[in-house]
Amino acid sequence: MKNSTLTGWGIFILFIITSCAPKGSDDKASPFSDDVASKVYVAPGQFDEFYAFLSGGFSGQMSVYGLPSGRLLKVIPVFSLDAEKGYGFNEETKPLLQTSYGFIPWDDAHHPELSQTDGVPDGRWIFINGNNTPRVARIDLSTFETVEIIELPNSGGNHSSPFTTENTEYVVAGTRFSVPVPQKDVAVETYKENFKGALSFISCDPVTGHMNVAFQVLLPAFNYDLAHSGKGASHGWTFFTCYNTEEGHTLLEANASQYDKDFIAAINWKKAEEYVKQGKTHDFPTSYYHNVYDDNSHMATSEQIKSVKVLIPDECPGLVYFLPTPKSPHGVDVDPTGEYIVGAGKLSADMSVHSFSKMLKAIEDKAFEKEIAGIPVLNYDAILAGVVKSGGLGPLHTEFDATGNAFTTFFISSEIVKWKVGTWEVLDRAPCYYSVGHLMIPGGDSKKPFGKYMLALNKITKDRYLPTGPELSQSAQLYDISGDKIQLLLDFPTVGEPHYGQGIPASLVKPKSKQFFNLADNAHPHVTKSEDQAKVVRDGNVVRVYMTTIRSHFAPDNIEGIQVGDKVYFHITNLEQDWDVPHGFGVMGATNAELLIMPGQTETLLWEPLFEGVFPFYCTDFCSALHQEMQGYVRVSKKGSTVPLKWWTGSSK
Ligand code: RUQ
Ligand code: CUA
Repeated sequence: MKNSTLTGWGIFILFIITSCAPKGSDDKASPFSDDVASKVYVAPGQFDEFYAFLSGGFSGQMSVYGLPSGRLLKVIPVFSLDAEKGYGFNEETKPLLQTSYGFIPWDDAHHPELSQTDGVPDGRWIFINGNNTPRVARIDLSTFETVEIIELPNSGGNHSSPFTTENTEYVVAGTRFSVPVPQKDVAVETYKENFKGALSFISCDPVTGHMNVAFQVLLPAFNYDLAHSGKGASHGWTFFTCYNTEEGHTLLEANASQYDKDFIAAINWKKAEEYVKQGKTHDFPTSYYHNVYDDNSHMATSEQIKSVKVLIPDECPGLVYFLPTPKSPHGVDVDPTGEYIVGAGKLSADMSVHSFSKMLKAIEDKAFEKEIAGIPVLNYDAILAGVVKSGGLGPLHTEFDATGNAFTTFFISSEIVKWKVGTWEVLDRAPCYYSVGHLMIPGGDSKKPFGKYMLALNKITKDRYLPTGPELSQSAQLYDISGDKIQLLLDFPTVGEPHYGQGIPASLVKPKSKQFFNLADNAHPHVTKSEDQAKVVRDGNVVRVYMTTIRSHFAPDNIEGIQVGDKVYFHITNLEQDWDVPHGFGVMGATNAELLIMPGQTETLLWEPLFEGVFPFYCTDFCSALHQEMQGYVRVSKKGSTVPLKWWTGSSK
């Protein structure tokens, strides 16, 4: 019935995509001055100046690059299985992927966000969201491993996540899709009465980093798209964009594009803390998982949590305000001073910037346009700081440099526009190849941007690389932003789809990088700390192999007395105490993956032999000149066989 409006916007956008190629896009071998190559050249043996962390999108992972070289340093498995590292396959990491829906080996990860101290990235942890089965993960930057995943109750599509507050007091998350809260079987047509949008404030322990859903705020059934927390002047507030304030539940491309303005929801989380203290929360029954990996036991454990504290804005005056923002805003970004809140209305040409101090004044003056579910809608003109007449189309995201400039991506016109914060004057623009989504400037969403480089994270690659069949490489582009003019330096392919990214000087991370785990501290319940303690223990049909590895053998490397139908747990401890000596472990016919065991670590592979025979196992990581000799055999006999359980290395015992 409303198909005509749908095609209205659809055709408009298609038209723009096909007709507004960026200026200069046809001279794609652009006239680089020859010093461009030297700007990205990191000589063999030299280090990059910055770490860049890019989301893997639908790969569910996060990847680590060096900048300016664009060299890929590591793929960190987060929400998806990674056979290369045994992540999600070994017994130790399986609990990290536990959810209230069971074991979920995949997610869609969009926004990496570094922990901050006093509004500046501190290099301790990096967080990333899982969209599909709402989760937030924490990665420890001393090990570059996922160490915690918390599921979010009352959410559907955890997109506006995980943005931190100034001292990582909270990592925030908002539901993209509103859902019935608590979940129940209702008609979709009852959307307006039964659906709600929950925003979550996940507290983060300042020492351990451990996360906890401190409270949620229950808002109308809009779509909560992105967020950023205040800083400096606006510390204590978090801003969430919303679209679909029309509360449509079908054909959103038309139905969620009716109103001239949607909102940014401004949450006063300091006020929320007072309400929590005063006991204004409601305990909602729910179920969600909290999974934590421990570096001493080298194991993750899961805990199921059954209720969550919820604040209802109607009962908590001063907790939430809506800031009217043109046309389905996507990104919301706060400038380094904390005064300006940039909402990018993706269907608008101009960008309105709100003023935090005017917002406070409007609240004081009660300059309200109306109320929605007890939430005041502030007067648009009363809070407006200025409008950026960009000339671009489809603004999405903004980051800042250290000298008062802002850079905004425009998806439809495929470019980044540089403008002056405060005067709103457009200073420069640079084409992107093609259709840029997020951008990243190291520290560019913090109080003290490190600046220097800017990365465009593009949605479409088309003709930029050698073709690789129907699926083309994903792509980032690096720009120099140290001068007046934006200068394109480098294209490099990325793993999965990069949404957001974070960058930090290597000097803030590198000194803390762990080289190996101390064997003496290994508290794994099945650790084997020396070869002479290696053993094989049978308990019914469960067989536990306590195995060690050291260059270049396993102990034991010959095992007999295993039977078809056994569950064989290989608990393997890497005895090495030196950097860069992992050992791997693969056993023929195992239905999972290898183990990749770091020095001092214990990892476990479950193998359920199906057939009688003698099966080899071996080290998968080329660890020494005698790596190929690093192998062994397991003899499997029929169920109930009288072959005794025996194991040895060297001479048979
Ligand atoms: S998104 S292109 Cu962050 Cu998933 Cu904006
Ligand atoms: Cu150990 Cu190869």
